[in-house]
Amino acid sequence: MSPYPLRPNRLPESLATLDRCAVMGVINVTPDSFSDGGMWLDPVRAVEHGLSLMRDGADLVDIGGESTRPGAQRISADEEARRVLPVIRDLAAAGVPVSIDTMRSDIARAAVEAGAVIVNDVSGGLADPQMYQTVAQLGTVYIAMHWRGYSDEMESHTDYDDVVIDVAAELGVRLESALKAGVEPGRIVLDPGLGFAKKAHHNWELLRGLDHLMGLGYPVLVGAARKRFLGQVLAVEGEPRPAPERDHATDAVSALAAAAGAWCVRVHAARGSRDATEVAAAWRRGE
Ligand code: PMM
Repeated sequence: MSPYPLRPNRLPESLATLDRCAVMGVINVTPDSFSDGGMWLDPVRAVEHGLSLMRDGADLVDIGGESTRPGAQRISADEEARRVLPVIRDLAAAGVPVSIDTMRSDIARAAVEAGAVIVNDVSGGLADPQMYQTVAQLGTVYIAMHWRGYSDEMESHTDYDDVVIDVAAELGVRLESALKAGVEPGRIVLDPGLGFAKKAHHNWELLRGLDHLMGLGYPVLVGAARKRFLGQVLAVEGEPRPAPERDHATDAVSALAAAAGAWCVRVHAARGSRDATEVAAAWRRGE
């Protein structure tokens, strides 16, 4: 086993030379995301938060303008652009590697023009038929997440024969389409999409089966942070642990995902996950 995780090509220097799992800090510039909704709608506060995530040990920051919480309604592209672009511009200007969390190719393009270096598409290209061509032209890293439908309907798409095999197979189909559209294989990252059209047990099965997804030969990102299934595993007398109190559980997932060879973990609080990925890397190296 290589001591270093498989990673995509053409990352900015600080990420390309990393010898451990990367930590992606999340900023949701939304009024309604499940764990930080409404906190970073003001661009000045969002930028300050991005810088603070970096000081806490994040290696890059993921900026999203559209909530994907179960049941969320879509917003217009104009509103999405208005939310994310000023934040991307300022953080990129400050030297922060930025990824844009969007399902829209127009937003991806505008975000890259504003300085983003990674396109993070929770729909894996299913929401916008122009996404693959756009990413191929832009030449950025592309994170393709497993997805079965928009937030207002995803909870009715949770039927799997074997979630690990089905998710890998569905991502494999996405992969083929992305490659056909000209996205370079070395720039693709796969993500099992924890919590998206998944019940709690599906998320755990996917984590346990991360090896299978990694067997497709692409870097993998794990986004478990503060998600409901972590609240459920920590429930007391049937009461799930509230979202802001799920960071230690998130850090535990970060350690285990890093040990399993994930390229990146996506988290809301950076320090604990940074420590976790440092420990996992030292463990893998055996030093
Ligand atoms: N989860 C959320 C949003 N974006 N992107 C990727 N690649 N993977 C994820 O698991 C993911 C994502 C939803 O969580 P949030 O509301 O806390 O951002």
